[in-house]
Formats: sequence, C-alpha cells, structure tokens
Amino acid sequence: MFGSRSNQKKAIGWLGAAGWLCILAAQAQEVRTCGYTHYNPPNASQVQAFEQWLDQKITAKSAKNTPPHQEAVYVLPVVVHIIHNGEPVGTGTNISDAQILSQIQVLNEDFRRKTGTPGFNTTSVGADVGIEFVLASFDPNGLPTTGIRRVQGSKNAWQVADDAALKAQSYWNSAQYINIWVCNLQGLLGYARLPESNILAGVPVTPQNPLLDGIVIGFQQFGRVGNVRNPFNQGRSLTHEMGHYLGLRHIWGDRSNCTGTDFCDDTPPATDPNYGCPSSGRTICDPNQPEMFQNYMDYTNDACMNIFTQDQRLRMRTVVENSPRRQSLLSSPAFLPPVSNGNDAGIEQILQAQTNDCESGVAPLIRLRNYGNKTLRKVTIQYQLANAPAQQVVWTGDLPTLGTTNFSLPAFTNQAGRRNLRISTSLPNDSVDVNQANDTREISLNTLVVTQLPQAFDPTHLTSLAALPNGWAVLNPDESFTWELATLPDRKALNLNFFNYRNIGTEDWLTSPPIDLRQSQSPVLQFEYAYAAYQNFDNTNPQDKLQIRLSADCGLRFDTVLFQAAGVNLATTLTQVKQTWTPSSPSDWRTVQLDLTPFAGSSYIQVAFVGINDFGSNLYLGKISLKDSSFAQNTAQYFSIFPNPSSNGQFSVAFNLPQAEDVVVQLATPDGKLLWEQTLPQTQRQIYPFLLARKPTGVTLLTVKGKTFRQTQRVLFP
Ligand SMILES: [Ca+2]
Ligand SMILES: [Ca+2]
Ligand SMILES: [Ca+2]
Ligand SMILES: [Zn+2]
Repeated sequence: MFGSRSNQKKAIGWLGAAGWLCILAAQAQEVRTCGYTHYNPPNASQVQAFEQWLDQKITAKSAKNTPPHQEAVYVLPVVVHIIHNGEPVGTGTNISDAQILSQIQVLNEDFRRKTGTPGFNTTSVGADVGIEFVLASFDPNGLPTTGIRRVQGSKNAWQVADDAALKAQSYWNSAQYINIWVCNLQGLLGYARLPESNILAGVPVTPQNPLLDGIVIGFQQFGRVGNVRNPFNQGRSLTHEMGHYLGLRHIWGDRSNCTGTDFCDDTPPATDPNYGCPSSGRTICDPNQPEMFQNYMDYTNDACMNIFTQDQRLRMRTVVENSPRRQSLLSSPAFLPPVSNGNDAGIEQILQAQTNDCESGVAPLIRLRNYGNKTLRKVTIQYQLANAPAQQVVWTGDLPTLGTTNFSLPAFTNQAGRRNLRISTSLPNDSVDVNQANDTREISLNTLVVTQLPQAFDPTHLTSLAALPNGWAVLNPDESFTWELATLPDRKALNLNFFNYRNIGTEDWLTSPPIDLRQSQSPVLQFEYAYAAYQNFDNTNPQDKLQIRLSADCGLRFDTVLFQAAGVNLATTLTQVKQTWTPSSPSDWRTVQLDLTPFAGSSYIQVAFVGINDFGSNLYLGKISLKDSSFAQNTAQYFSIFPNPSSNGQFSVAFNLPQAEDVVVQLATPDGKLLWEQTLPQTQRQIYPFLLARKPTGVTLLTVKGKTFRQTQRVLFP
C-alpha cells in the first residue's frame, strides 16, 4: 500500500509523562522508527482531562452555529529566535531573513488554504483555518522589532534534552508571542508544546512551564528557500508543529492497529503514520475510507501534505479562544505601538555615566524617547546626585512619535563613595506628562579613592581580614576557603589553605586599591611568599598556582599577568610535603620584585594576588609593597637564588627577565673554574630547582647570561 518512500522518514511521538511535547523526528535509515516507540505517552488522565475540557468548549462553540466565513480571522504574533553558531547572517545556522519570511508565508498559505499555493486543496472536508501568523512588530518592551532575533547559542548543536537551555538563550513572554526557536537540532525536525486547559486548581493537571512554551524547528527544515534540505524543504515541519501547538493530534492518534483517535471525525482512522509520498491511502482501518496521508498531521514528506480539515479547524480555533497562552495572544502588544495620547516624554535608558569607578568625572548620556503621539520639541531634564540639589537642563529638538535621541547632560564630579544618580523628564512641550511612569531612571555611581605610592600591605599589622587596609579587598567567589590571617612562628601572613580545599580550579583574590602612577618613574611591586610543593602518592605534584595580575582600567579587567608559578616551580623550599606545611624561618620565604616601569604614567593601576587551587599545599603571602625605586633595567636583579645557603646541594633560581630568551646558567668557583653549566630555553619568569650531583663546598658564583646581560650572584654551600 505504500508508494515510493524517501530515504528519510519522519517519526513523531509523545515525550515524557507531563511533557506535553510533540516530537517530529528525521531518521536517516529506511527503517520504521516511530517516536511513539521511543517515548512514553503522556499521562492518560491528563489527555482525558484536556479532551473533556476541549470537548465542552467545542460543544459550546458549535451551538452558536456561526458560519465559518463570518468568523473572525485570528492573527497571532510570532517571534523567531535564530539560535545560531556565529556564522554571518544567511550562512549555516544563521539562516537568512528570506528563509524566515518564506516559512511565515508557507504557514499562512497552509492555514488559510490559499488558492494558487501548495497549501490549497479541493478536498470536501478541507478547511481554511482562518488563523494567520505575523512576525511581531513590537517587542515586550514596546520597542519596534522585526520579530526576528538572532542570538549566538551557548552550544553548536541542540537536542530535546537541552530544551530548557535552548529556550533560555532567547525568550519572549509566551502569553504574548508564539516563540519559535530555530537551531541546529539533532535527530529531530522539530517539536512543539501542546496547549493546556484552563481547568482550575484542584484538578490533577500539571501546568506547563510558560518559559518552555513554543516550537523548535531545525534550521534546515525551516522555510522553503535558503538552507533547506529535501524532502522536508517546503516548510511543512512548522505547519505540523503549529497544528500541535494549537491542539491537534496525529491523525492515527499515536496508537497502532487503528485503535487511536485524533478526536476529529472528518479525518479517517489510520493504523499508524504514513511516510514518504504514498500514491493512495491505505484502507486497513476502514475499507470505505482511505487514510488521509495528505493531512499536515501525518508523517509524509513536505511536498505531499496540503490538508487541515473542518474538525481540525474547529479544534484549533476553540483552543485559540479558550486555552491559556493561546487566547492571550489575541491581545498581544506585538502589534500595538505603545503610544500615549498626548505629551509623553521619557528616559529609555541611561547609556553611560562614568568611564569607570576610578574617574570622579561623571558625564551622563541618556536616551530620550517620545512615547506620545505628538512631536516632542522640548522637555526639561532633571538630574540629582544623592541628596545634592537637583540640577536641570532643557532639551529642545524635533523628536517624532516613538523616536529616540541620545543626549549628554553637563559633566560634574562625584566625590569618592557610592551615590545614586536620578535623571527624570518633565514638562514635555511645556505641558504635563500624561504618563509619568517612564520619566525617571536611576543608576548607582561608585567612585573609588585612588591612592598614591608608596603602598604597603603588611599582615603583621593586621588583627583580622575584616579590617584590611584602605582599598585592599579579598574576593572569594565560591565562599569557601579563601585568604585568611595566619600567625606563624616568626610573623603573621595571609594563608590560602589549599591543603583542605577541594574546589579545584577556584580562584581567591587579594586586590590592591587603585594606585596613581602618573608621577612615578620606576614603580616596583615587591612581595614575599612561601609554598612547599605537595607530593602525591605517584610522585606527581598538584599545580597550586600563584598569579600576580594587573589592571589598568580600574579593575574591569586584570588582563596583565605579571608573574605566575605553580607546583614545584612555585615552591620556595625544595622539601616536598605530604601533609600540611607551615613556613618556620626566613629561608622558607622568597621575595619577588616585579618591575612596573611599563605602567609608569598610568592614572591608576591595581594589582591582584590570585591563588588558584589544586588541592595541594598551603600558600602564604607576606609583606607587599608598591613603591617608586631606582629599580630600572640597568640595575635590575634578573634572578634570585633560594634557599641560599643551599640545602644539601639543592637550590632554586627564580628568573625575572624583561623578556623571554634563552639563557645560560653557570656555576663556578671564585677563581673561575667552571663547576656546572646548563642552558634554559625561553626563560623569563620561571623558577628552576637544581640538584647538583657533585655538591661543592664554600662560596661559589652563579652567573646567568642572556643576549644582552650577564649577572653573577654568590651561592653558599655549607
Ligand atoms: Ca479522525
Ligand atoms: Ca512620560
Ligand atoms: Ca575561595
Ligand atoms: Zn507531530
């Protein structure tokens, strides 16, 4: 009974007990794969409750006996969310406007059974459903829109399991818009949420989540031009899914052997789905009524469908008139310009006020909007900083209804601290504003104190981390372990307890206040830290990391890494530990000097000490200072040696070179006899531990040579 079949089939099924979700799937192989066998049917009592409710509504509607041609044509607003993969518009998943518009056209041809289009049929029970679909003209904020949103998705491919995540990419109130998401959908052509009844509480019906209401279609099945794929290239996937969205069921009733129903008498019974493009309808269920494989609610190819029936029309229109989030579409603001009758000015947005928190100058830029139906020629704008006296300025111009214009207010200064800035409009065209709800906008300004050099942060003087020096702050994003004050045998320090900290990869920050380097010639950051590498059972080491980062934009981005080291390269002692470790003497510490000369002249910089956890061993921070010094290229200390005196033939060299280059490290006796030599490629700020096979005794000289420098320091071997 089957005609020619394509290599692809559609399969449709119910998903989830409470899901009210209908799936339209494409299968690559020539096998019968109905989604019904993969997914559970919905809770039977829910179907029954919905159908009883709908039946009552249909009975009531039919009793009025209004001839179809006298019934209103319903116009439903659509928003199409293109969830693309970053391609230019018209390429790949970011399908063209033309493709989207062709889909809306197909939908209207099919639902209106338009003559001269593929949506026309001459079947006696065929119906003009009398429902049209139009891309929204106004968004939920009342702003003009094309009804097409383009959003780069957080994933490149989507499955039904991603339903909530997909819809969270872009969503408009589903009581006011039919949300249609178009994306790279895997394994399916599309799926839709079914309508629900307005049965009141007390009846065991699980209400749908409004955030998930709508239709999802794969980008290659959407529309009939552009990136569409045969045989689902005529836009009928959306026609089918829109049928579900408006309450239609599959014509075979999602059961086999003629036992299902779609609750429509004028669609003949069907034993199961039809695929491909049959030449005639099967008569398995009723020898006198061939199956209506041309119905949009069957599984045939796009080119072979062209029928909604009178009963299907009645179901869909009854749903539109009664179902929550279907009925409300009829009063959607999608087509209503939100224009007031009279003079109505307002501030749509405060676009900008401060460059950043380190700038005390405030220069507000606002977007003014005419919400009224009269041309706006004049409006008074008041602005007020906290409790200071309000200032005002008068805008004049020529702003048409719904027009916007950007307007700069006079600049002023905010003293250090946090204050609210309130900006409002009044007296549009010298008259009372008929809608004052949109007049006022408020933002919070925060101006930081920019400090001068020198800056010192000395844990010794701290009593608790709740009382950090001015402008220093600890950031603890996971609210778990973080920098804390530790009292050690010889000093106080900050401690980051990586040893007990299981949230691997988390960062804990200590940040400085913004510091003014405009008068500085050779600023230097110096700090002390201590760390012992933890040794795992397999002799590997957790890569606990210390990063020193710098921000030159008042903390918006700390995008300069001044220093970083991890694991054994971070260690200030050659001893590796298997338990918690505490530095106990000055030789356990390392002092690092970082040259900030490249930032001399900056209006403000901030440094951050970032500990990055790998569940290893505790990290300690000692004194931190920022000062102007004679530390400059020609006198820079390019490396430091620790511990020194060496411990049992072991020592580390911490490099601090202005640029990465190959260096040669040589150890020699004071009279010039070479003891040992090693070349280190591309060295700049690494730390290298060394263990000498033959341990020297007494004073030795360690020389580091680069392309442009040569420096020597003493190392003692006791
Ligand atoms: Ca039927
Ligand atoms: Ca107003
Ligand atoms: Ca933390
Ligand atoms: Zn379906």
